Amino acid sequence: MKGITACAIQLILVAVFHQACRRPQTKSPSAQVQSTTQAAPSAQATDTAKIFSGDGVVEGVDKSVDQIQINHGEIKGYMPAMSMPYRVKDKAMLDMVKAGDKVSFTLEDTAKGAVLIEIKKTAP
Ligand SMILES: [Cu+2]
Repeated sequence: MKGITACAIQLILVAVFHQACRRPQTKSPSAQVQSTTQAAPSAQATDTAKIFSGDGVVEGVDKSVDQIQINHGEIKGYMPAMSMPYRVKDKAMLDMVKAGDKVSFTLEDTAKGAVLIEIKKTAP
């Protein structure tokens, strides 16, 4: 009887080990599919992370510091709606808009903060 019991325990152990071995194997194909589909969007995000565009209203132009004050809407992925001054990449941009202008703009997130690289009136 002892021999049979030992045999039965061995069979149970073998069965448990087989299950333990099979679980990772059956799960891994679906896990690989999930990881590849999740990797694609994050790779795209890093490529476009430095340039942002938004819309707003010019509240003032300060040529002494080369800044344009813009009350802007949410800039998705960068900052919420607010009024703030932006430095310009090119001083010529300071003459392109004035207080009260509705504008659309493009900015670059640099090591020194956001810099306007393009601004244009959206309404006369
Ligand atoms: Cu802002």
